[in-house]
Amino acid sequence: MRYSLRRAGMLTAGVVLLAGLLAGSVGISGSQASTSAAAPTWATYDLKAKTAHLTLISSYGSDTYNYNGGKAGHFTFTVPLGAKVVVTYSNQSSMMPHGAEVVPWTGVLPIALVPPPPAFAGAFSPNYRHGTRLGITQTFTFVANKAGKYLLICPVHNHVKFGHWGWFVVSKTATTASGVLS
Ligand SMILES: [Cu+2]
Repeated sequence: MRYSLRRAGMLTAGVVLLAGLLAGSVGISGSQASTSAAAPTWATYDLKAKTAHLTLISSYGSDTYNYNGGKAGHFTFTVPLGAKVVVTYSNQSSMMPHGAEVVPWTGVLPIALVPPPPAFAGAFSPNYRHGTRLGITQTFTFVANKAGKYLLICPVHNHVKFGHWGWFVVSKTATTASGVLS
C-alpha cells in the first residue's frame, strides 16, 4: 500500500513539474492544478499575510537521503525576503530518522557530526539532531529576515555527507514561494 502510494506520488510530481516547465513557470509552486490529491504542493505563498507554507519530506519517492525527491542540492526552496515561513516536515524513510535545518552557506558543506547553528531563529525541525521517524509530521516556523543563499541540511549523523541537503533561498525580488527540483 505504502509502496504504491509513493510510486503514484512520484509519477504525479513528475507530471506537475513537466506541466510547470511547459507553462514557463519556475517549477512547482502556488496552487497549480493536479490530477491527483496525493501530489504534494511544495510551496504556497499568502501575499497578504506574507507567509510561505512549505512542505518538506525526507526520503520522498525513494529511501533515503533526499528532500522532496532531490538530493545533493537538487531541490531548492525560495521565499521572499521577510516572509514568515511555516514548514510542514515529515519523513517517509522506513530505514532511519531524518531532520531539517536551515544553515548559512559558507562555500563548504557542513559535514561535521555537530551541525552549525540555524541561520534563523527556529529554522529547524523539532529534535533535529536526532531526527524524526517515519509517520510523524511536524511543523516549525521562522522569519526569513535576511536575503541570501542558505543550505537546507539534514543534521542527523553526517547525512549531509551522503547527499541529504538542498538549497534555501531568501530573495529580495521573489513575489511568491517556490519549491523546485533541478
Ligand atoms: Cu537525513
